Order: sequence, then C-alpha cells, then structure tokens
Amino acid sequence: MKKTFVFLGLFLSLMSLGVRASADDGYRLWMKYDLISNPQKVKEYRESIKAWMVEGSSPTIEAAKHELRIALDGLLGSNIPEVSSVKEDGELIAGTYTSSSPFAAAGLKNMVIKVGQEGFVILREKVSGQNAIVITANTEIGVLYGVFHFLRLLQTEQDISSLRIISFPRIKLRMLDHWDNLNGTVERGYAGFSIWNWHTLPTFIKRRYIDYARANASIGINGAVLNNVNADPRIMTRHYLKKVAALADVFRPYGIKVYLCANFDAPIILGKMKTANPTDPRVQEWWKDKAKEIYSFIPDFGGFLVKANSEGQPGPSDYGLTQADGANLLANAVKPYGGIVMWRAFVYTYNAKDRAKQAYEIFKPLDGKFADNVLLQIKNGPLDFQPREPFTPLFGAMPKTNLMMEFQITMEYLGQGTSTVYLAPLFKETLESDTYAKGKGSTVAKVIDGSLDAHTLTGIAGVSNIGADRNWTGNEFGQSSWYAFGRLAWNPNLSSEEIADEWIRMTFSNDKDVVSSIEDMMMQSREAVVNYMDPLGLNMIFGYDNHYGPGPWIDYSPHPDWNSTYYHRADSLGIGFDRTKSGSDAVSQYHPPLSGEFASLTECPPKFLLWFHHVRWDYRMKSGKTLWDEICYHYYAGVDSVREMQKVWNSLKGKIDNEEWNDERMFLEIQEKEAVWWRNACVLYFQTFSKMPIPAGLEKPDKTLEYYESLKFPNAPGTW
Ligand code: GCW
Repeated sequence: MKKTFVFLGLFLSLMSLGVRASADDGYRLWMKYDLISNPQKVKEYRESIKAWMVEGSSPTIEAAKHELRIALDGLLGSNIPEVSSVKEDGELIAGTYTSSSPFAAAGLKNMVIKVGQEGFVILREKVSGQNAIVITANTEIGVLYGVFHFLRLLQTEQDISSLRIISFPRIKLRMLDHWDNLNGTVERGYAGFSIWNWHTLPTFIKRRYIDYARANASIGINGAVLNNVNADPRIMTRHYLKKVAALADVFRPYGIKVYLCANFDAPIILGKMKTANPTDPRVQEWWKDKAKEIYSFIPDFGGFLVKANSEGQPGPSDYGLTQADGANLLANAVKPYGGIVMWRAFVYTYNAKDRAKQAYEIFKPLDGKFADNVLLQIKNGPLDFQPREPFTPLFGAMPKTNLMMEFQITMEYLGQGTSTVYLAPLFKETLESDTYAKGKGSTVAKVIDGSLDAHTLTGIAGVSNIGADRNWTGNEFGQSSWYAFGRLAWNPNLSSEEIADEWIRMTFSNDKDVVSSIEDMMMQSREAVVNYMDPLGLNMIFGYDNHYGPGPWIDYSPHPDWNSTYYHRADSLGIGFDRTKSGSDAVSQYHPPLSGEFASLTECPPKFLLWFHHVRWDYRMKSGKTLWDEICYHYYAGVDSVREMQKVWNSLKGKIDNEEWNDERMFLEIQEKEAVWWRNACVLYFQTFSKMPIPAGLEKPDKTLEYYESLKFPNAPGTW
C-alpha cells in the first residue's frame, strides 16, 4: 500500500516537472509514425496529401496501402482518405508504371526506365489535370520501396514541395544472415533468443514476423538467411521446410527471399550415404533431389549459404577437393530454379604462420573457377569482425568471381550489446577503402557493387543483431546499425552522418538539438570502442571463446591462432605483428601503392600500425610521443569518449521518451565500467613488457592485473 503511494507521488511530481510520461519500448523501430510534433509541417503535409491511392491489389500493393494508411493517419494525426481516382489537387498516387497508368507521361517513362527492378521514382506531376505526388516503379516491390522512402521524408520532416527522386539499389542481394540455431539460441546473439519459433510454425504467424518484413523492406533488405552458418542439416528436412515455407509466405509481399545455410555433410547425415564427395554422382543426385524438394515448398527459394572446412565444419577439402568444387556442387543443384550459392571465404587452419593471409592464399588461385551463380562471401577484414581491420585483400584480387561482403551487425567483438556502437562508420571505412586493383579509385564498394569488374550478381550480407527482445536488438542503438546496414546496401555512397540523422529523427525526435547531440554521440561511438579495446591496429585480444572483455594474456589455446599472444606479439622490445617482408609478408597481398604504404613504418596509417608492424615501445610516433605513451593515451581517450557520451545522453533527459532514455542511461553506465576495465587490464598487461610508466596525469588503475585476469563471466551470452 505504502509503496503504491510512493510511486504515485513520484509519478505526479515527474508530471509536474514536465517530464514526458510516455513509455516507448522500442518495438516499433524507426517506423513509429507518431504525430509530427511541428504543427507547421503537419499543415503543409496535409495540404499536399489530402487523399491517397495505390493502384492494384496484390499482396505487395496491399502492404504498401497498409503502410500508407497507418503512417499517414499517425504522422498527420487524422484520417487521410483513401480514394480510387484522382479528383482534386493535392493527392498522392502510387502504382507500377504502365503506358495506361493515369500518370503516364513521356518524361516519367524515361525516369522509370533507369530504376530497374527494384528502384522507384517520386515526383510531383500533373495527373488528370491535378497536382499530385506520384510514386511509381517498374515493379510492385519498387512501389513499396518508394512508399517507404516517401514516408521517411515525412518522418524526418523534409520539404516535399518539389520532389524529383530517382532511386535504385546499387547492390542486388541485400541480405541479413541470422546465426539462429534450431534450439532457439542465437550464436553471438545479444538480444535474446531467436525470433523464429520453430515450435509454433507453420500455423502460428507471429505479428513480429510481419513487422520484421516491414522493417527490412523499409530499408531495402531483400534476403534473409534463417539459420546459423554452423548449420544443423535438419533445417532441410520436410519438417522444417514447411515452417520455412510459412515464413517465406510472410516475407514474399515485402520482397524478401528466404535462404538457408546448408551443411556440406547433409547427404551423409540426412541421406544416410557413405560420403558427401562432390565428385560422386550419387551425391550430386542427392543435392539435386534436395533442391527439387525445397523448391516444391518454396518456389522462389533464394539458395544456400555455406561455411565449409572452417572451424570444424565439413567441406570439400575432406575429399582433397577445392572450395570451388564444393560451391559448384550446390550451385548446380539450385541452378535450374534460378537459385544461388553464397560460399564463405572464412576458411583457415589453426597453425598458419599468419592467419590473416589464409583466405587469400586459399581462394585467389580459384578465381574464375566458380559457377556463375556462386558468390564468394568475404568478411570485411582478413581476421574476424574486429573493431578495426584493414579490408580483406581478396577484394580486388578476384576479378573473375562474384564477390560479396559480409559485415557483422551483431556486436561479438564490440561490447556484445551492452555498448552503444553505431556501425555505419565501420562499414563505410571498408567500403571506401581503395584496393587499387585497377588503379586509384578501385574502392571495395566498386568491387561489391559489380562496377569494377562488370559483375551483375552482386551482394552484401550483415550478420543480424536481432533477437526476441522486445526492442529487437537488446540495446536500442543496435537498431541504428541494422538500419544503416540496409541503407548502405541500397546506396553505399550515403554518409554515416546522413544515415544517423534519418534514424535519430525517426526513432527519437526531430528537434534540432536532440538530433545533433545524439548524432555527435553516435559518430564517436565506434572510435571510442576501438580506443579502449584495441587501438593502433591491435586486434584479437578478447576473452577466450566468449569474446567478451579483455584477454590479451590468453595463451593457452591448443589452436595457436586462438591465442591473443599470437596477434599482439608483445615482448620486451615492442608490440605488433610484423606483416612486412621481414615477417609474414601479408602486405604483399595488397596492390601497390597500398602494399608499400602498409609496409612502411612511417607511412603506415597509425590506425593499422600494429597490424602490420612490430614496433619498439620507445619508437617516436608522428605525434612526438613514444609508442607506449601513444597506446596509453588511446586507451584513456576511449574511456573519456564514453564519459562524454554519458554527458550528452544525460543532457537529453526529458527531451526524448523517458523509458528509452533510461534504458540507454543504464547501458552507458555498464559501458563506462567496461571501458575502464578494458583500459586498465590492457595497459597493466602491456606494461609488464614495456616496463614504462603510465604517463603522468592519467588516472591510475585501481585494481591489479591479477584481479583482471581472474575475472569470470558465466553469464556472457554464448557461454552457456
Ligand atoms: O566470429 C567467429 C565467431 C563464430 C562464428 C564464426 C564464423 C558462426 O566467433 O561464432 O561462427 O566467426 O563467422 O563462422
């Protein structure tokens, strides 16, 4: 009883302070469609959209109508009528473009021709003599994408008085890869269990599946791999295929195809055969039959994603065959149905002299050997989704192969969902890297959008950060990286700032100060993590197996390259992995002039210094500081950034939804502790080699190295 009064009192006093009492749990993502807070804008938009219509009635068109209905009513605060023909000035009309469209006009036709199968055009146009806003495309999915784009303009309060937008995706396959296991867990998932409920499918269709499809369509994602690359072959049995088909039915209107991870040993495990050897005609037959069966359930099944001969997974090397032999086996099976195979390049042995060189050594000789419906899916960096890596040199080294990008949106090595890290700057850094494969300007983006080597089958994948948590991504800021991934997959030329701006406006507020404060916080968030985890090109110094927290001391794994010491190579003289000619010579996998730049101690960008060089502790950096001091300052700067982010966030109290504000406040509190922990543990550990003092004026670690080494994390996701 007493408690109730206390709460009531608190509530009333918050109300009197003018604190917003609304409570948003983040479920609606960036599609909130709340009333636009600027009355002037509402007035302006209502005048431009007095009524609306979408021609046609297919499921995709119905999806477009549904979205317009709920969004316009919500954003403009009153029922905007749906009409069946244009009668007056100020209406919105959407539909596929045909010569008999009410808005058919020669000028428009020329624009629509340019946007291909998924793009759209939005413009102001005279329709039946009236001024209208027209959203049109060659296809229904293009219309839906156009509708989402238009709604984004309203959500972010843009000027719509003159519109002339021509938009189309630069990359063909824009995929989310789910590392979801059939038992409901998610490998490297930090937002709860899998969103796929295999128990209640195929009959029970959760609202969340539809909202998942809406969210993805709103940012142009057009493919979903439903299961973990460490694949349980049972996903390809009738039992599961019925369930997969039900999801495919939900996603289809939203332009999303379903793909599955295949286990290379499926013919043995499911087919009870003695071998999975790709050269065995019975194995080939088995895969053909399996493909036929899958397509009988899902006629537009996208194809397979495969992790082979990697971290214990079976693959063609088990039979002395190449990765291309394996990929082509599956590619042949899905070819008759228009399916594709995404074959992963994340392949390494445990005791190589330099693991960072392996994918290149294995795959480059296979250039031109892959079937034309295979894409080689390559992680952005040569190792493994570290906070910062140089780009994988395979980009720019296999002109005759369809190469696709694999980014990780889930934050395995970036704080595991407790931290706020906006990943667009990481994605952009890789996409903008120049491979120099065909001279200056041969960026990674041009490799994967196909323009550098004239490929039409192009792709980009993001390992999903989505789980069953109410707000989808655990930490709501995880939504921004999902959003940014989709936006960049559509157009790699967008800037991180532009994307952040959109997301903040749609998620939190259109208030200028709020937007710029949050943007400021997001834009420094990735560098903050790099600084307090692994600055100056350090990498792979994470806790063993769980990859949570610092573990630069890890040296006990039977796999040499699962040890942190393999990567940082700290000794009494210095620190870093020598990848120049005197070391592993990984620099030679890059084209000149980059190879030379990376190889030169003085020219190597400081952010990659210890990736490519073993450097003396007392080496003078360009800044004038010794390497040791520079390392320390980076670790401390990382912590400072997090504290800065906390300050910014605290200043937003009362200016955004209180529940969302409070959630982030708590996460930043965790992150601040983690940043200090990382900094102290790493500085103390590396100090045992450098024997140099932490520069004066920096706060001293309050715990010992032994303390940090003794920490255990029984609850870190993925360790149960
Ligand atoms: O980053 C590593 C992860 C593994 C993952 C693997 C991969 C799915 O630690 O959990 O396995 O990469 O990408 O295959």
